[in-house]
Amino acid sequence: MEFEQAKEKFAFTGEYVEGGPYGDGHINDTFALVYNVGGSRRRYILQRMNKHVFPDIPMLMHNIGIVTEYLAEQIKKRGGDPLRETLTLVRTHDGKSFYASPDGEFWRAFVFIENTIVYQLAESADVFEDTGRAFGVFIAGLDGFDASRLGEVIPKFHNTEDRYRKFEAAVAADKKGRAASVADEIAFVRARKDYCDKVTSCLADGSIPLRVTHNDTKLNNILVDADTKKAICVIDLDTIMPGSLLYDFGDAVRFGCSTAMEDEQDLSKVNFDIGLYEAFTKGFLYGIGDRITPKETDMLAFGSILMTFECGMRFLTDYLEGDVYFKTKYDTHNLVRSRTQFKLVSCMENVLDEMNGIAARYRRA
Ligand code: ADP
Ligand code: GN1
Ligand code: MG
Repeated sequence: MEFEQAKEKFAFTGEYVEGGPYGDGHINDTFALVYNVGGSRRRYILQRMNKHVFPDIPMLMHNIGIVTEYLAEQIKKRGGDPLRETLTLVRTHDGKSFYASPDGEFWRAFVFIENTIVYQLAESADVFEDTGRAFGVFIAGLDGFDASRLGEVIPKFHNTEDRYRKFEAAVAADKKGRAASVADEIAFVRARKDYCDKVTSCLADGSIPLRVTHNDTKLNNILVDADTKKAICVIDLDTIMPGSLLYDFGDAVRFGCSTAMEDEQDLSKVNFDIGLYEAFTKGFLYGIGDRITPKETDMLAFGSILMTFECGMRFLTDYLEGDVYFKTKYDTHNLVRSRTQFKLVSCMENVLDEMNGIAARYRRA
């Protein structure tokens, strides 16, 4: 079904004017729709969810429904504007949070949060520091949320050991005959196998807590107010589920501290910006306040390396499997992405002591 038909199922206000593809996500198909409400323009976000990535969409939408309700209550209590500071679902005409079309697709809609910017690269240390604060506040805000109410939308999503097993299986199967051409990248991953159980083992023995986390905290999943340049709303709540704070911190660093786009082909342009790392760490530790444990603080730098490594390994796995998971625009797109991640891993390994020093400087726990 095309978005033009799907939109008819939702209780949008006004007369439809126009719509089209929107944003830069790798997973869902996102559309922005414009409506005319008594002469003024109102926009909505409509998304065709990725049913291959998310096997249980009713569970996913249940998670998003209860989390956005919880966040909206919190925002109201502190005198904020829930329509701007969290996602608001637009229901279908029959009151459901999503529409399952006869052709087997799943659609949902949100209020469009206007006058915001989405960055694909951190443009300034100040804005990135504020992004850190917002993610810290977001995790701290979910501290009181009962994790058992949430389904595990993608089992073992950030279980790096499991990701490693899937990577080795993809190398062994070599479905597309691509393994020989990426021998260097495969060797890079294998040389770091011992990274994979460092966080999972701490979660298993309870030395770091299992929390409710976002799990996909890249910079383009946060909306920044166009006027104040304050990070106002964390979006893309598909992967909210139990996880480690290190996943959220690390994934944000992975994406935001790079000097180039995730799919930059010229690796000489891809570097790790330690100034941005300092800004983000400062903001994050401020935002999360006393909710972080000393052990988590000690592991922030390693967590950043781990998440970057894991993401590179996922891109490489997808390349070996024939690009079945992430959206790609050309043949080697996933390979190119994996190389930027591995370059960043090497850069971070070189400055690990400095990164640890930064966490020590701004620590609150
Ligand atoms: P994906 O899972 O594919 O990354 P997202 O939910 O992150 O999908 O949406 C893709 C993009 O759409 C975001 O990066 C952002 O630019 C835009 N977007 C999503 N929701 C909203 C919203 N409520 N208001 C404004 N822009 C949004
Ligand atoms: C995907 O949905 P999006 O584009 O924000 C992916 C993340 C990866 C990221 C890499 C559900 O995020 O895990 O880190 O691409 N989301 C899912 O850019 O797999
Ligand atoms: Mg996204």
